[in-house]
Amino acid sequence: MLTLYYSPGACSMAAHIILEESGEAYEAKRVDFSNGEQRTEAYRKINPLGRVPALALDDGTPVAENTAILPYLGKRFGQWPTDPVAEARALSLIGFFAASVHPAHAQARRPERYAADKSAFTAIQDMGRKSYIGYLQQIDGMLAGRDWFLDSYSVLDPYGLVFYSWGLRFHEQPMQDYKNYTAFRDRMLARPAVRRVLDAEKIMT
Ligand SMILES: N[C@@H](CCC(=O)N[C@@H](CS)C(=O)NCC(=O)O)C(=O)O
Repeated sequence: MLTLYYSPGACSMAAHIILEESGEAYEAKRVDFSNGEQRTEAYRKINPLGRVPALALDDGTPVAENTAILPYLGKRFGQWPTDPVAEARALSLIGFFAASVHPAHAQARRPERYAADKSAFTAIQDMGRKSYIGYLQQIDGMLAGRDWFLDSYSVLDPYGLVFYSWGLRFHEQPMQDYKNYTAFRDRMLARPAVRRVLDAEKIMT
């Protein structure tokens, strides 16, 4: 059985939705950020970087990073393209989400990761927020005229939903003005498993 290590509302929500939708039995273990559990020795044995998500495979082997976890789950549950060109597009999008969109959010929310000098924090946060808003606009454009990030529903979609929720919750963005992205959010909310995970994690989108 697979075990997901997650924190409510974090980027681990993508894998949580995929697992919930799969119909397969899985365990979701909450990592309590409020007491720094992610930095404990015990958790670092699962993910030395002290981050969620981490996925323990059937034999207990831990895997970290969305860029590995999401394709693995997608292949296991038929939510990953088999055509090489479509797969290249999927990898390109996962790379964009993980290496550009997510770090822009982290710059805005966690400037201490990027500079020891506190006087630099405001500049880092401003740039992170500006970049994040630019990426939201870019994502809105990507979704024009399409239901999902790829040609059919895939693991990219729950990942994309995470960044919508962060725009709303952390970046004070009028997300309803991102018309394509909001229509996508509505399609996601129509999926019962998505609702169940949002309720379980107590996240508003
Ligand atoms: N590159 C990693 C980033 C993971 C990450 O930064 N996770 C955040 C939550 S969204 C986390 O665990 N933060 C805890 C901390 O920074 O202490 C991935 O995509 O899996």
